[in-house]
Amino acid sequence: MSDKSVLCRKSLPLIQDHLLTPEWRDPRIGIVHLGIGNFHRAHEAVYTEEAMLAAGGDWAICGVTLQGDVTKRDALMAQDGLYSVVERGAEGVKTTVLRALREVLALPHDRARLFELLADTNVRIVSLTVTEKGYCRDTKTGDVDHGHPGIAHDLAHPGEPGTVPGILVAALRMRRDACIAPFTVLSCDNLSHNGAALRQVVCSHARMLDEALASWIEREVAFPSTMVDRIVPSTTNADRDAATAALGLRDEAPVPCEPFRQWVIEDHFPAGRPAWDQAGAQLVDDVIPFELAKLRMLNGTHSTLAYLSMLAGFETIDEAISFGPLRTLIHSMMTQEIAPTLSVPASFDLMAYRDALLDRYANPALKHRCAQIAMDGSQKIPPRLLATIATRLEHGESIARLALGIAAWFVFLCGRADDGTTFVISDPLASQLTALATHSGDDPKSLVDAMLGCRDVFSLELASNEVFRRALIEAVTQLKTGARSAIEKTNHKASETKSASRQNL
Ligand code: CS2
Repeated sequence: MSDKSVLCRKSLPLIQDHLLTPEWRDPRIGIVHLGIGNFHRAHEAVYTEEAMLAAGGDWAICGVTLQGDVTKRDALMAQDGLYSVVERGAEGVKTTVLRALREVLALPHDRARLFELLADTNVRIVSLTVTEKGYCRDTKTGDVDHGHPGIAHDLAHPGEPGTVPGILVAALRMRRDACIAPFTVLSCDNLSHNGAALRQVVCSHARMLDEALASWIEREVAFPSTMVDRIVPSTTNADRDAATAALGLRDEAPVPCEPFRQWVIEDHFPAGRPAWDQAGAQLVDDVIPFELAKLRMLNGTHSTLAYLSMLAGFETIDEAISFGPLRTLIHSMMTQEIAPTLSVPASFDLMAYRDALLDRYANPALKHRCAQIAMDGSQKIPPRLLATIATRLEHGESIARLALGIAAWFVFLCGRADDGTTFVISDPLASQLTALATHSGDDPKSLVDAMLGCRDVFSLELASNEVFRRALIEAVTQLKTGARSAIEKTNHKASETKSASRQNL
């Protein structure tokens, strides 16, 4: 424990060099954010502080953790909501103390205070970064998952919600009944059509409780979509020590991140919004092209890198991408298997985007752990890789590299790396998936057939596609000889196929 005094509002005059500007007029809370994780604190919170400095407005943030864990709340509230954003890039390290976060709550402990804020007319946006699993979504229908235990609780106790759909429905009902205009609901998660996906989950939950309320939400509440992008690793003790050394004050909750950031937002905010455009965000009519490009090019290759690395023994993304054959695989995966499935504005150069992603992955200062990305594969794989694969199959195009990414996930779920190291699987479906993987024995066919039988991940249509199944069996067979050699074999075979198809032209 450092002997330095803790970062707090009184200490701000001591660290003016680490503030965006010395002036700060203490705006009122205008945004409630569900899921006060590192990503939000390095992304939306940064854009929002910059927007308020540029154009004013009462848009301070109240962050809410839904996990019942009070440590994050207490650490941030002990610092008056202040924390460092620590950008690590080629130009070195930049430590900036953020002030936009005014209050932090932890459910279920602070539910009364949360609903007091959700009823406040100045709260005009409720944003979310709760990861894919936080939507409690039935992946087959897109409606709320009625079998989810949290949803069952919130249906039985609508006044004491703990899930995202339950909280939003209860808050919107409260505003409707008090004739207060609704807030805008802003999804900032890596889901395709994230605004529409959240709207469907919320309205289907509301319908279970009150048909008229569901209709009111459908008619009156805005759910704009966004594409969010910034690589933000988890915080380590080394980050805490580095931030403390930079500030000369103890910061228990710094957020490490890359210098790059991007935010593309559907401009639909009936109750108003911060001047995010003056902080570099892109306000557009149609987010989808940007969202799909990021979800497939970045997140799809991120997951592929993570699973192959967990088998090959690469600890971080920069270490993984420095393995030549793996960089070659990812480069050609984006070029030949992902980019052709995307349609983006003419101004969006997908090959330049690919090269920028490879540079971002190679950032040696970030130490972004593959194990962090490998979590929750059952929620991440479908939007990041399966949608791309389905498009490729529909057009009869190759999927060899994409299939290797899925096959690496299957082998990862067996819980053992190539060198025999074992790891624990962190996933909402961990028990179901690890049972399928480990009970299928060593035969690639039985592993593939067992995993394809998981309807929570694979649609019947995709699971029945023989081209997909054979590609997976071939990839799993190659992975049995080790991830590094499987990567090299896949590269070699793909380049052979490419030169053969050139000769046939
Ligand atoms: C990563 C994302 O952890 C993961 O699954 O792929 O958090 C990724 O770092 C962000 O989407 C980048 O914008």
